[in-house]
Amino acid sequence: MKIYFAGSIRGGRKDAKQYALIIEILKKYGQVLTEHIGDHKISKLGEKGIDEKKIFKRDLKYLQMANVLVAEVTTPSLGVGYEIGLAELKLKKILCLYCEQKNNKLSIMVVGNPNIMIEKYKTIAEVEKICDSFFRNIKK
Ligand code: 6IA
Repeated sequence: MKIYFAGSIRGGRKDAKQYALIIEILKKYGQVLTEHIGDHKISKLGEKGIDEKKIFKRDLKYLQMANVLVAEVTTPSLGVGYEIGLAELKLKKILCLYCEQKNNKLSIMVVGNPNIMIEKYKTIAEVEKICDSFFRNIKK
């Protein structure tokens, strides 16, 4: 099982620690192709001198290789939204994890989409249960 994990970078890094915890859970179910998303050293502005075209191309290749996309969507991110749309077009299974926020509602383009499984969570223990059920169902 190859897993593409998506999480905000330029959209903001406030949930980066959460991404790292989720990636650790996902590793129980397969190979996480995008482990770098949980790296706390990656800042919102990214690094100087990075080749953006190369990163884009590599991410598209990983998305193509992946069996599933798991996105943490609490912090809104253009890139994550784009990856969700592409994964849908490529008929990948999609799980969106959302930590409910008082002042920040999830986009209707995600909430209203029947091809996306959206799961709300409050604790990392809940994410473990959600992932367990998601991966059990896709193996059926
Ligand atoms: O619009 P955002 O930057 O929030 O989009 C985040 C999403 O786009 C993530 O799910 C990634 O898959 C992808 N993405 C955006 N920026 C990068 C990136 N930056 N590296 C890898 N994937 C990215 C460079 C980091 C640098 C330290 C090498």
